[in-house]
Amino acid sequence: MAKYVPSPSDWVREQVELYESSGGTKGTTLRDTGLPVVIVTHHGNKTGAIRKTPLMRVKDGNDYILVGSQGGAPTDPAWVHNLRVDPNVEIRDETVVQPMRVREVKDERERSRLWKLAVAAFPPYAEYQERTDRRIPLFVAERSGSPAP
Ligand code: F42
Repeated sequence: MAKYVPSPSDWVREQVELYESSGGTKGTTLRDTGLPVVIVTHHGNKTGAIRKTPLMRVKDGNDYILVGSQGGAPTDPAWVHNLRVDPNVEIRDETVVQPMRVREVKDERERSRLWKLAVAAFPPYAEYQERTDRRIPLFVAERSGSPAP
């Protein structure tokens, strides 16, 4: 069975621990902003390890939009590579945990619509995109019947 390997980043690992150990009742927002966060559980594409990544909650109806901003860093976060290889994830939104399947958004019109939703949910994304030359990747997570990772 795959082993859970926590994030090497202290603040991220601590948020995941508090969020999960409280059953989704504590640690559910981004530090001072008060804006909601979800926990995405996925698999490392090289190690096979279980990874847990907090991301801002951006919703489009029942779907979630996952934004690979990493604060406007020059490279995509590692979790983006993982989702490209294995799209089966589990998303915890406070107390609700659902198996979901992700797909990367390629269509420009769709991306433009979803990017607006992302910036409305978390305005700093706009500044993060300006800070980097890469196109920040977006994924849509839709409900799936497949088992959680
Ligand atoms: N990051 C975002 O990109 N978008 C957000 O909206 C966002 C919100 C957010 C809210 C709260 C919070 O606590 C953190 C938030 N973050 C957000 C940060 C996010 O949780 C990630 O920490 C960040 O995006 C960096 O992701 P990362 O996957 O690069 O994480 C690093 C720190 C990490 O865990 N690196 C591992 C390591 O050991 O160095 C590798 C992890 C990994 O998945 N390895 C793969 C494997 O096989 O196991 C190989 C990956 C590859 O490159 O092929």
